[in-house]
Amino acid sequence: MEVNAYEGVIVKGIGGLYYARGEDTEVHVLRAKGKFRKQRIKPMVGDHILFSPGSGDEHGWIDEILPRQSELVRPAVANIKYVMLVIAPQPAPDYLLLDTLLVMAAKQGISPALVVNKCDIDETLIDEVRREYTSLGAPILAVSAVTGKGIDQLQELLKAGICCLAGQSGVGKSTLLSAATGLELQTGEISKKIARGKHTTRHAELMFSGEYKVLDTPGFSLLDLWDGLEPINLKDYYPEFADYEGQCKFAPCYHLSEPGCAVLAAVKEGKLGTKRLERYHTLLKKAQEAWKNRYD
Ligand SMILES: Nc1nc2c(ncn2[C@@H]2O[C@H](COP(=O)(O)OP(=O)(O)OP(=O)(O)O)[C@@H](O)[C@H]2O)c(=O)[nH]1
Ligand SMILES: [Mg+2]
Ligand SMILES: [Zn+2]
Repeated sequence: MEVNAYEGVIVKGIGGLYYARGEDTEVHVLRAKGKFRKQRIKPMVGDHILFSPGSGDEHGWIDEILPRQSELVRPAVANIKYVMLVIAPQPAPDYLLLDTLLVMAAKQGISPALVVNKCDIDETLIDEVRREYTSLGAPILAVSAVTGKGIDQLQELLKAGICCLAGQSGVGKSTLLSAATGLELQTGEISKKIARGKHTTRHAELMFSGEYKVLDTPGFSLLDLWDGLEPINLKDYYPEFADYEGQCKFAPCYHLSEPGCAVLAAVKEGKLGTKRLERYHTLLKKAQEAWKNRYD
């Protein structure tokens, strides 16, 4: 380790160059030392690092990557604290996508928060979401980027660490992030005005604003969600099932239609959401399909 190592966070990585924000708040251009390649470690956006700054036009070097709290694979981002899953009355909520994203977050050890945006258009969606998702134990916020409702609560969550927002296109992720952090992000209306191609490549880039460290990525890629996921393990990514684990008659239990299943009983008693369980069964089928075809 260098004697005068700087500490910083990688904010962007392009073509083997890494941009790190040092404690001095300056952005330094760095390369990874060869030892990382030998160890098969690729620096990621969000990584806490020790580095030796370059001088003049010379880039510096990443000396150490500090232990990661979490790792998101695609986009590759380390140390995400919260993923805010945004839904809105418009476009109509895609709950299957929401549940898929929740599985994804749980699988990668990232805490979710549910953010119901555009409460100015419809005040009732939040009730529906609370009904189905309170047993999850995740924060649930009712917000509006237009009226400013709930933005202070969103800001509180954002202060906890690196955050990203995921969800359908048009639910207001960029608008919300702008409202909460003051960053100027590309939103639906602006992108229409400058008529950019829809598929502009976007690298995951960590942005700083005051205390906030946020990513405005297109969200998770769900491409390899099912890779290596044994169907019997899917239930482990449903935090609300945990209370009933070990109480089913059969073990292991898929909570599908087994007699004496404690989860099915809890749903019947109204302690767990019916629709959430139905969607779990849909995802279970997908997982079983993918598992069957895993060597194709
Ligand atoms: N009425 C209302 N409209 C909103 C609100 N938040 C965002 N919008 C509008 O919703 C549209 C989409 O917002 P964006 O922030 O671009 O949505 P996004 O989720 O970032 O979409 P992608 O970047 O395509 O994934 C814009 O026209 C916003 O002005 C809100 O709270 N209320
Ligand atoms: Mg956006
Ligand atoms: Zn069961």
